[in-house]
Amino acid sequence: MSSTRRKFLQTSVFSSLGLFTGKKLLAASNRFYPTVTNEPIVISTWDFGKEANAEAWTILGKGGRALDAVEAGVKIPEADPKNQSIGYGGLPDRDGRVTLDACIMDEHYNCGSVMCLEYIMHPISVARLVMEKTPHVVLVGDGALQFALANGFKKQDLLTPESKKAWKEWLKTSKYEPVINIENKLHKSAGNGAMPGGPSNHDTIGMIAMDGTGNLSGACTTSGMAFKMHGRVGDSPIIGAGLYVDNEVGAATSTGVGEEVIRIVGSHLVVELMRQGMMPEEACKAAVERIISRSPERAKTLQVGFIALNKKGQYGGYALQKGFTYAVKSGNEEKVIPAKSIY
Ligand code: SD4
Repeated sequence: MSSTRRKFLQTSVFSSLGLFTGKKLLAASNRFYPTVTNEPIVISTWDFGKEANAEAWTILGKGGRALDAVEAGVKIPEADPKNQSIGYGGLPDRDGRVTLDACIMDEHYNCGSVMCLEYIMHPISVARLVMEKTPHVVLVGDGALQFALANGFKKQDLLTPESKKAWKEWLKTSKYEPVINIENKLHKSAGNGAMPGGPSNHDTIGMIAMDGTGNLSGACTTSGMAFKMHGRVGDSPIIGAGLYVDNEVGAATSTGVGEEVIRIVGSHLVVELMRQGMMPEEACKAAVERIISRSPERAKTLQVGFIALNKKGQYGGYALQKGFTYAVKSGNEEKVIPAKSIY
């Protein structure tokens, strides 16, 4: 019997058992994750993670390093002017400035981050240079820009006409109102410059990967909450909040309203829960529940999603609200998965 068919049968059997065992379903189904392998694998947030994963796979599939794969992968949405949540074409802050946040972490606990970086299309590559060429972990604002320019990055205007138009539209009301799952809505409407469902305010790609040697790395990059106050930084470039990689255990990354993720140091929490024995999906769910327990009222109105990968190549995701998706690519599968959610 093919392994896909075997997995399907296992899942079906346990799903049916779940009808009778109620709460035990989660525990049972957790033992049967789709992939149990030491083969390379990459997962990333939202539907647009699929194209990014494909790029990462050009490196992973050839036996390349996870760190190179995640950097190359997230550069795809960073350079895409139609993706209004990341890099070039990202929605600006309330002053009309596109400020980018990114971080990267490798299998040796090395990490680098840039926050509030303007004019540079690939903040993830600047974050990697911070990691590799400086004794520091984080560079912000002008200092990050200066460092990027000194290392050959080109200064360019990242505000596209579409994003400028959206900002002008937002200025009419200047309302901060989280739009749940805005990342997918923006992606699906990309190309016409329309602002689906009103102003957006949060977006990101988080990507984590394991390479053929079993090493893990991760990258996270975003233009952050749209129309934010100038200087606002979310969880995405904060090691432990938006991304964490522990090569002994696994890796996790997040998307959604960064303020809530920072409060619980979300990605680190997910990794620590996996260290204690939880499966990736279970750990992501527990982190989401932690957000609810810390911010019970706010949690109902906003979106946060986590994805996680462990050292066996098992993965999972969980979100506060319906509509969060994540993309997976390995030698056996390539798909976009709708994450389970609390609400
Ligand atoms: C932030 N977490 O700046 C990012 C935005 C995001 O889906 O992930 N949106 O808060």
